[in-house]
Amino acid sequence: MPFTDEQTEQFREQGYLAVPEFWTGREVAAMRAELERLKEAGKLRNVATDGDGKTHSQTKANLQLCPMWPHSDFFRAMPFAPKVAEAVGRLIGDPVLLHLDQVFLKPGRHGAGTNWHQDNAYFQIPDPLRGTALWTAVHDATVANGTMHVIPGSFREPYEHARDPDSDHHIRCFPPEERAVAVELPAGGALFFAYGTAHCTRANTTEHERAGVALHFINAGVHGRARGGFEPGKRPVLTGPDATGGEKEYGVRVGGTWEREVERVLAGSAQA
Ligand SMILES: O=C(O)CCC(=O)C(=O)O
Repeated sequence: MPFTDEQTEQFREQGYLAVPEFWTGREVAAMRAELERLKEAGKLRNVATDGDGKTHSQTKANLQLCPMWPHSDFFRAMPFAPKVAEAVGRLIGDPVLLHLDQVFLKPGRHGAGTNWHQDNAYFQIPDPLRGTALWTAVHDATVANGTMHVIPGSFREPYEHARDPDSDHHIRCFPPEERAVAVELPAGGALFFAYGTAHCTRANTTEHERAGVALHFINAGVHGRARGGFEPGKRPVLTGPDATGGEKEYGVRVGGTWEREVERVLAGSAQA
């Protein structure tokens, strides 16, 4: 799926790009089945707190798993889907590395939002357009169920961040919310947003759960300068001369397995 010049321009000027049809229906069905398995296996953790950053909430849930790859061959393969490397390379420049992979799941009725933040407040790369998230709507993502909101152009304005009292480990900022745009997406849609783009999600007020899978990618040239405990040098290289399809970093070849993984997960969920 090569992006048009308008799409890459949108990312560079506004710091985000919404692609309503990025994943196929089969890919989305497999994502849901695999998330169900991870949920049942107790792998997702509630990071929501009752406004003190410490006491886990009994009434709100912001369920997360980060990283996902050690728990799921399927999600380990997802960043190696050829359309992902192609899209991300076009936006942030090759060669690209997978920096982080995680899921945010809000159960119906008591799913909590993730407060405003810029990913670059964590990572602090010099050019905030050289890293991007690919956030996938695993379910239709609407304002009512807590879709993503972004502040266009905010990658040019680093905001001050402080501990987020609604989470046990996040930080948050207070951007000019009057400029916020809600990005609604059908299931299978993707939102790419630069490391500097301020974003948040709100509570899920519907009956049904809403999940988003966020893969973060960074240009190899700035990776060594990113902050945080993300195993510098050990993150999978996806494109360029050092890419080994994950063999070097994971010890097994992951590149080229995405379609097989989709079918494997769907076959397993049909049997269950
Ligand atoms: O999906 C969510 O609730 C939050 C996603 C998010 O903040 C992120 O991907 O950085």
